[in-house]
Amino acid sequence: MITVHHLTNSRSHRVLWLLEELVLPYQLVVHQRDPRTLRAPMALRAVHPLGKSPVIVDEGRVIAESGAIIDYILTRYGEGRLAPLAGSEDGLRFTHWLHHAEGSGMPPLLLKLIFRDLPARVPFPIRPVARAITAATQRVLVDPQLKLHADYWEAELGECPWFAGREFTAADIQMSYPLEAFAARAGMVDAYPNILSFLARIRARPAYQRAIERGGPLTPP
Ligand SMILES: N[C@@H](CCC(=O)N[C@@H](CS)C(=O)NCC(=O)O)C(=O)O
Repeated sequence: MITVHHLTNSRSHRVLWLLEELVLPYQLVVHQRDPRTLRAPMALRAVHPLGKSPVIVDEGRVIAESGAIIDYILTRYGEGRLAPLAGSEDGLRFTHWLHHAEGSGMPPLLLKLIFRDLPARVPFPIRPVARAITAATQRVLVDPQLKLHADYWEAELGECPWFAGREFTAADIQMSYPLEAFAARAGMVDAYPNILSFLARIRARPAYQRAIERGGPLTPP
């Protein structure tokens, strides 16, 4: 049986959600984030050298990186579900979004988190300077990149209801975290009706909710 090392309130919700969609049994090991630093506990480094989540263990194999985990689960246990036919037009879109989520979607969202929270973490006397620098960096560098990506997602979701085409697939599961994080941290989601509709549709799925019940709430910082 697959063991999922799940960090609370994190990307690994996607793996639980995928397993729930496929109705596959899994063993859950929950790791709590440090409430102050938000970092994963050191125990995760005993599972994988990077100590990040998600990580799964299956038949003695340790697999990290959410896109690779989704690919592994679909290939091994999917039986053709939640993925378009390989090589079809939708299949090409599917591969694109599976990689895009972490390769292109998350970096500007991570920068937003860092620059937004940095002033509160530096010594008090230099906080005003840190605040001025990080505000300018967000305005000039980060926010335009967030808008660029969100415009792209919005336009794609205007063409098709789901990222890889007319059917819901695991690409939507993989893209869910960038969109959840965008809604939580960019302060501009209200201008994006297709993204809001996507988020409402995924949150309404019973398997998404079962993953929340097992792994805890998802409210990206
Ligand atoms: N690209 C990796 C990112 C993994 C990652 O950064 N996970 C975060 C959870 S959202 C984490 O473990 N953070 C805690 C830490 O770095 O200490 C993936 O998609 O699996």
